[in-house]
Amino acid sequence: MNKPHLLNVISVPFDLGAGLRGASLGPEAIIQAGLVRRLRQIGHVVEATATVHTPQPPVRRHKTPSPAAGQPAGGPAADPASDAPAPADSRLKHLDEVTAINRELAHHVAASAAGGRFPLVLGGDHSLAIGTISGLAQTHRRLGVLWFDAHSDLNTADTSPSGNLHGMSLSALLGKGHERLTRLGGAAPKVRPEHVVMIGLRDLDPGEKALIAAEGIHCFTMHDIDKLGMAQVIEEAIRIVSRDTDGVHVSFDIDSVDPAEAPGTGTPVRGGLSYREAHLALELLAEARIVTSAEFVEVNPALESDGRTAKLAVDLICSLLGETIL
Ligand code: HAR
Ligand code: MN
Ligand code: MN
Ligand code: MN
Repeated sequence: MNKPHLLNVISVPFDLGAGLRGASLGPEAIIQAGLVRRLRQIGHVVEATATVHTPQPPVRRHKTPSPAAGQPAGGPAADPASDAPAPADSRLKHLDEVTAINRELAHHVAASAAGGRFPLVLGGDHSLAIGTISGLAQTHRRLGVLWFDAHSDLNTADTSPSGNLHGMSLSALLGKGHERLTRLGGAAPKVRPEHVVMIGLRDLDPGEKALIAAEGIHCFTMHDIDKLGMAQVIEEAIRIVSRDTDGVHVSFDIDSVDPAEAPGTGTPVRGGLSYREAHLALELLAEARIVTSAEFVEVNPALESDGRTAKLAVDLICSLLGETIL
């Protein structure tokens, strides 16, 4: 292995950015699956583990049963009996909570990165990328981002079919969308479109496709991966994210992996990365020694009984952080 990292593991048990509850159980499941021991075996120094706490959802005036894990999180629209006026931002579900947790997360990540540590964020849903990357942007003015995902998370309130903020995190980081998200933890934009590479895409909404075309965002869809092979995709991706950047962040949505391998996630889409493709991608990134931070999100242990998606997350984190066969 090359030189050990000083790692800060930052757990964020938060799921109000997603349409289903349960991703808040992800960090604990990943830790319980042996993450810290494995990282130490590789030779890393796991310096501190912190948990960023979740603000509670506000009590609603019209009583709605609080959804159980794995059930729709609901918003105002989930209560047809209620005739209460919809709040101003009903197309941005749980905006207050998402803003609050991400502000907190950005502080943790900024402190870790400023201290020369490798921040490793465990989610939680993918709305947390707003806090992670806003925190990183305070020390990395030209951050490269590798976004592994079945989805592009490039919606705004105007284009989102769901109102779920985990589908709007990357657009917010590019400076598109609600001000409370785009200006969280610093001026917009946090990343430039030419420094972003998306890998594993296979389920996009029309407004997201339009934004990709307008901004010229580099995308390797599943179609591209099938044609080129993952090794070539990663070689090109590395070239793009290291061009004129001062750090590289890996934002890994576990739903980039095929549901056969990663069933414990809220919005599975068939036709995803095999374990071997995901492992190879992360291993090649480890070899390239360019990655300065990472987050692993959307593991939802409530949607499976055997914990295999959390175990997969541990394996993939270790691939990225330099675990080798020999
Ligand atoms: N594009 C859809 C939406 O905006 C679904 C996106 C959500 N899923 C995620 N994010 N896990 O990657 O609602
Ligand atoms: Mn995502
Ligand atoms: Mn996704
Ligand atoms: Mn390998």
